[in-house]
Amino acid sequence: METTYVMIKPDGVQRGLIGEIIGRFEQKGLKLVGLKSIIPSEEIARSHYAVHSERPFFPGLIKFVTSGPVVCMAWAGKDAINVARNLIGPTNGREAPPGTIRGDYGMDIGYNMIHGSDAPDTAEFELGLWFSEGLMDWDLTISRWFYE
Ligand code: DAT
Ligand code: MG
Repeated sequence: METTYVMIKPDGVQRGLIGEIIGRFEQKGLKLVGLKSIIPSEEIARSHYAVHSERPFFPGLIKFVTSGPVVCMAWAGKDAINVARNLIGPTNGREAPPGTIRGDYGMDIGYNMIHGSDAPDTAEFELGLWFSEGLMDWDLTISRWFYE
């Protein structure tokens, strides 16, 4: 079992896609072990996107992600990191296949509505960053109908 960090960014919140996006992760069979909505500080946004700090789009990305509420989530399940990335789709919505969140709703690379951790080490870092209070340990009783 893995846990991944997923975040609906300010464009997804503004566009009223919170319910739609959370529903996709629920229906897939992932277990919600962390959920909250906050307006990110510049400090947390800069840490989260530190790997991109030298890229030309970095200042705009930080301004965007701190511009309003985001929805922070932790989803757990088998191969949760890749499962979530597959639900989300490629970075640019214009190239993302239909059926993915970005493919169904996105038209641009910057306004792509959602973030998902890309590897076990980044998931661990991002979960610690956004959920320093810890995650919920609970039994999703319907899980037995998702895994043989
Ligand atoms: P992903 O979110 O698919 O993991 P990433 O880690 O390469 O993509 O980039 C992080 C975010 O930065 C991405 O969701 C949107 C923004 N971004 C990436 N490349 C960009 C570009 N060329 N122009 C503008 N924004 C970009
Ligand atoms: Mg990334």
